[in-house]
Amino acid sequence: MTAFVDTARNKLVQSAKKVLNRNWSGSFTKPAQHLYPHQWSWDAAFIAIGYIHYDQDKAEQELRHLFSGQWSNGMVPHIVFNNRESSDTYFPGPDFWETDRIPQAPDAPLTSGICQPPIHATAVHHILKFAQDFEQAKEFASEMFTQLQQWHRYLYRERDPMNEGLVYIRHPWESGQDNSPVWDQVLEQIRLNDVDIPHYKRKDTAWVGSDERPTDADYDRYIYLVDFFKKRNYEEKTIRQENCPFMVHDVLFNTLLCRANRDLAAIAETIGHDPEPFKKRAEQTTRAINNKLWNKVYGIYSDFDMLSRQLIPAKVISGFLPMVADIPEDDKAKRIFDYLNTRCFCRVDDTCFAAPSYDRSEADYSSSKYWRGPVWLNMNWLLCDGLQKYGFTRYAEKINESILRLPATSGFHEYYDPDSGEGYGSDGFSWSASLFLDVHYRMLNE
Ligand code: 9WN
Repeated sequence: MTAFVDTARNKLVQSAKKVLNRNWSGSFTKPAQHLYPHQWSWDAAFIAIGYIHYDQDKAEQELRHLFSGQWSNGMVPHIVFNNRESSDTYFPGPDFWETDRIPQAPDAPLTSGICQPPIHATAVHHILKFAQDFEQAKEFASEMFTQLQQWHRYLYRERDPMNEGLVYIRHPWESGQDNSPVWDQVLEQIRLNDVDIPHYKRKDTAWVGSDERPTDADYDRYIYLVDFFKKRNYEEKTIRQENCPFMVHDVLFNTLLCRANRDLAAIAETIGHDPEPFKKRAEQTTRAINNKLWNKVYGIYSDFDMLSRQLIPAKVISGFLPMVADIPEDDKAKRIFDYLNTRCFCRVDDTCFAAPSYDRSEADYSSSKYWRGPVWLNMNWLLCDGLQKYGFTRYAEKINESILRLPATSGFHEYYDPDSGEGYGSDGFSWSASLFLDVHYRMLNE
């Protein structure tokens, strides 16, 4: 059935497509014009998820281009650089990462030396599900299958040395939630003298107010960590053995890996391969997340700091997200929902748009500061998917409506005030446009 769409919505659909067109580089879609002029890993997946409803070739191209930057050890880098010339609006660019001297990194395109949440098999599965040309999508999935397997193998081999079923991240950027309160405690432990910090100049605050971005102290640590990896030639074992000061079992990263394993199993079934190895991995990671990352005090999942060997007590939206990979048992899901559905986040009957990224009752909550409070559409898109799986339908509908209403209120921003809907960060932000389009087209064809 096709639902009726009013003129205002139709206009917004056109605007969303314009955002993606404007951000199209010729071979991939930038997250935003100036602030993010290269290709980012999990952005590419969220962008493909929107494209598939109206431009299958672009959806496939987005992921193909990202994987052209895959390292020979299987790592999918968090940035695939546009080229040296156009990198001057972003720091750190390829000259700082120096991955061109690393044998496992491709000669071209140039890339960063860390990764981001593994949501790519989920995007390929989404392409299979919504493709206009299913045969073409099957061919594409077959083409991606080996690269996706290598990516997951890299994570379990290099980032899970104890074979626990949990992989670690070693930089806040790897989580995709750069200045989340989850990192505060861990970053505070990294005590730096001036001589430890390479000389650098931030460029992000030329495009977005510093009150909406990470602090300079955060940036010093981000850059220190990159330098730490670079000095060790991005060799995982050396990074680990020489006391990497940031090693965390992140809830969202592991949840998305678990979900990606389930999606890889579904892809395998569709293209005639054995799904069992991926199902097994998903089960192993499910068990590990439940055993190690469930925070029974808060009734959500929490990250685990591998250095202090403790759960990190931060009440953030990612704690709800294991629902997206069918991880919590029903009683846990009920506790998660009961917390989400309070004023600390957003009650289903209140006028707030969707779930903020951080508990509003915390003293350092901010409705405009990046990952420390505002609503992000990608996180809510994931949350909505998880809520639907567990039958929390009314809340899921509220989120879908907000994904449509927030851009109508203030455009395709990077993040939004949960109550007023005011947009912050970059405007013309690609995944806000693509996820809006995904929700729009799915509702239209329901
Ligand atoms: C660092 C591109 C990326 C997103 C991240 C978001 C932000 C980068 C930055 O932008 O991070 O990777 O420079 O701030 O936090 O989730 O992928 O949109």
